[in-house]
Amino acid sequence: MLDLLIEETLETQVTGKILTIQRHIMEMERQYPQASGDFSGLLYDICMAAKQISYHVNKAGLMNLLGKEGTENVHGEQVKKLDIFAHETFVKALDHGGHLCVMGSEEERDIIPIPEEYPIGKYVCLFDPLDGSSNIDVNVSIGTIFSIHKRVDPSETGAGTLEDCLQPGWKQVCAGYVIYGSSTMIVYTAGNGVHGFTLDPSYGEFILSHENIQIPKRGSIYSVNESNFDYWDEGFKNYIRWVKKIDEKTNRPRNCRYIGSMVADIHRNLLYGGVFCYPADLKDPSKPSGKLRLLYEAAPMAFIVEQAGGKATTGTQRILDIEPDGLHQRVPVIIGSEEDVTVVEEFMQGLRV
Ligand code: P6P
Repeated sequence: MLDLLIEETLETQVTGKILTIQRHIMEMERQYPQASGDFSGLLYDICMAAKQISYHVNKAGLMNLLGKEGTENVHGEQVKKLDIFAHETFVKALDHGGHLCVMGSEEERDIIPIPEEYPIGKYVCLFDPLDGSSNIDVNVSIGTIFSIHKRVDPSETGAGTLEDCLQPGWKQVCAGYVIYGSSTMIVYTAGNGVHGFTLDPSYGEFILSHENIQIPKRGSIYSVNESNFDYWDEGFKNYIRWVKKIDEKTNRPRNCRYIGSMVADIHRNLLYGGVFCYPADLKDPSKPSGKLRLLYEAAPMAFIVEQAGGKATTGTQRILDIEPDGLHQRVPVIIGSEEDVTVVEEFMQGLRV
């Protein structure tokens, strides 16, 4: 049996069928002879964090057997809320590699400096360590979202600053998400297309499974939380009325699919086509620009979707053009298939009623 297994493994390596994310990153790096390997090292660290988070997310259902949050589990470990665990895992995986000068996380109010005992690098990483974590208890897919910039002044060698974090999305050098679903996948772009890698738990490697993802120009799905209908402005309400009307010529009514986990909703639309909307609403006066965050949710997702041939806007402005004014700034998000996003924009700008 073992001989058969070894033979199979050799066969796949010989035929080259299996491309790990590490080899993919190295092959991408070879396109840049001047590359220092710094960027590749940062991506390896992110993959490591993703594997650790995946293991604990998949085990979360057993946590009740292994100990309640805030208690010690059977291994004598402190049981933590998974989003705190994910945050700490990401920070610990990235803070000592010498690739970053500063980090920003949804879980931390302020920027996260690199501990003084570790070397300072030239990149910035902003992340939502576990988006949609309220869905964990019901086994719904959740995700990690990350965005990578170069520091503003490449000649600077000291600690990174808030200014290094507050850069517009078009300056990202890389963006990606990890989706913890029926399988764990990393989907990322470094500006040369969008590629998906599925974790093979049998040997703990992310394997290329979705090369050069292209989002369909139009889809039959719209993703939105319709319970907010009465809080929306008239333009977006008109879009929702339009998308639900019967009209076979324009493929309506469209299908409403909403998981309530941004990574899962956008991942599905990336592969099938469609539009995800989280517009501004009057539901919470403290969130006049909607719920989703610019730096570590909207901007990385916008980079990915645009690289896949889609579109990402607030309804009036390209998301990647927004000049950030705060680490946790919120923005309206209309993102997905180019033609579908354009229709939503036309309604939101009053060009259609
Ligand atoms: P609502 C999850 O809490 C999240 O941040 C995103 O992942 C998701 O798209 C959105 O909020 C869902 O928000 O208001 O529809 O529950």
